[in-house]
Amino acid sequence: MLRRAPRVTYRMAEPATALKEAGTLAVFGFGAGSERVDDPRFVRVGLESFDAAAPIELWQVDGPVYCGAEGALRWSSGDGWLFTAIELDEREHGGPAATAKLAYEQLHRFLAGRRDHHVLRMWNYLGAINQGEGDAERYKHFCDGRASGMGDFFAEGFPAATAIGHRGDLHLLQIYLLACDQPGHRVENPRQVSAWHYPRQYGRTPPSFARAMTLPARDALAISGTAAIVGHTSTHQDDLDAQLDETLANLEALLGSAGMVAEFDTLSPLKIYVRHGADAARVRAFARQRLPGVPVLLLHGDICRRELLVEIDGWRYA
Ligand code: 3EB
Repeated sequence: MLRRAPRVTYRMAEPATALKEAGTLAVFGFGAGSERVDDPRFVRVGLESFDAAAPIELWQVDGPVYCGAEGALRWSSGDGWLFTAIELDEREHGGPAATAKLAYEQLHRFLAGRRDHHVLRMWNYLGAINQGEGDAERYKHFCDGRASGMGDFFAEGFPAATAIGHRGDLHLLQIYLLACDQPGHRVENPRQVSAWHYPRQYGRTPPSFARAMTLPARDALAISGTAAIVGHTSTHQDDLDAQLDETLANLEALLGSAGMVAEFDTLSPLKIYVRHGADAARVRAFARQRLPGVPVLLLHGDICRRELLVEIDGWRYA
């Protein structure tokens, strides 16, 4: 039996209430206004929502869920699915590269001993992602550490991923993932060079992610952070509307390449990461017009290339 995809939803609710529901694998709060909840399944993401009252995000599976913690790492599992999160303070580990390396080593070590080790989707949030020039930029250090920490764990192919700069505690690295006891199917975007083939100008260590991942039962597509990149080049510098159009064209191409109808719907939640708070209203207007009825969470975050103003990721259910 192929595993049914977890249901990912946004909801106006208390985390504690959602955590009590049967099948809750993970719950996410957003920003400083979110409460802190002492449960291995809860993550307080360091990104502010542009909504006055931020919703929570829920991941839910069929059947009972077990959870635990091992040092800085916590996990939950149910119905063949695995959620794992790790949060580290860079001050304790010596900067963004060493911290990313340690985080990926710990994740790698934890997963290697489990049946549900097929990592399908990862999220990475670090502070001040664009600080530093050229090769010294913090994102480049993160990419170095991530690659050395993962070692050959993704030798058969990278998971889908997001890497965004948060504006919270500068030193906080937050990583979480969804894995399964069955493999997914990687999807690339015909309009874009695969990230691991990016040329040297974007950094010593190319980013290690797939553009999207079809879940085992082919009932959902996990979509990586997607921006206005064509080939390997950032397009439409300083033009928010054109970047949004190009990003949507990339998302539609990705859906096509996954064999899905190139359209989002009311069951397919997206996140839009917006660099400048002043752009949020325009981005929301774009979402209302071009993604009608789609659950959209607008978050304040920095895209890993400084010329990019906006990035979109999320889910498409079949
Ligand atoms: C891009 O397409 C934009 O480093 O994990 C998107 C998704 C991006 C994931 C990552 C980076 C990452 O290259 C940046």
